[in-house]
Amino acid sequence: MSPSGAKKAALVTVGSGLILLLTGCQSKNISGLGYDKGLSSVNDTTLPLWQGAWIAAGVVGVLTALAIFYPILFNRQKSDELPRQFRHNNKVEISLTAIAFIIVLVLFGFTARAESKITHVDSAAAAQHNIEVKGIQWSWQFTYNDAGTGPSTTVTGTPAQPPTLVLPLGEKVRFTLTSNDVDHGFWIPAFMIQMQTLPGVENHLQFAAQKLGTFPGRCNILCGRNHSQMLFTVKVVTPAEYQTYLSTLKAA
Ligand SMILES: [Cu+2]
Repeated sequence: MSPSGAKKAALVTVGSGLILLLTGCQSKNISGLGYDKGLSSVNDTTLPLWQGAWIAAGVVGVLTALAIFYPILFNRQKSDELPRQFRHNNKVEISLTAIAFIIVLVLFGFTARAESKITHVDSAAAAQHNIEVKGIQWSWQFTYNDAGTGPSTTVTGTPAQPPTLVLPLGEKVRFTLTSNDVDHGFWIPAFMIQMQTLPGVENHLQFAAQKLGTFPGRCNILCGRNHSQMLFTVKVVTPAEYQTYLSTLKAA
């Protein structure tokens, strides 16, 4: 193939790739890239951010690859003559700095907007349901405040018997996160939720689970020898089943 033929072929390939990429950009068609849609109120906010970040990274990646491979393929050494020598190009440097700044600004703006939405928490009195989560070396303790104040309203797991966190479908739960000993991370991967549980600090989180079923939960901060055994299961049940669960806790 002649050099201009190769150039045309490369441009057509890149062009059709970009068209394919961009025409696939209707939010319904984009894959969740490892996450499912609609599992929790947090997914609704975080998933578009996750997808958008990948698309932005893809566009920047393609342009960077073009900037690398175009000169490699088409600006090869043509003669032994030394090319024009220069130290810097102000226009290029200023525009590259400006472009990087704009990218950071856009990512920051979308992240801050999503974060303020996710971290919004009602007061304990206004919240529909309240659950306390305590990280302990090496398991979890869930206290269902809706079931009263008796000791039976607290479910404590062990590495051998990981606990189950029961949540009502479609109803917002306010979580108070603390730790008994060291830093832990309360993490429900499928819900795109994670927040630290720290000794002496109360963290708050509020969300609604939006799909019936069971989902794995983990600790995502290395907290000691048996960190990998800090597992729990999230079980999403109907609101009526949740009330039944609360009454069995009360009665126990
Ligand atoms: Cu841990």
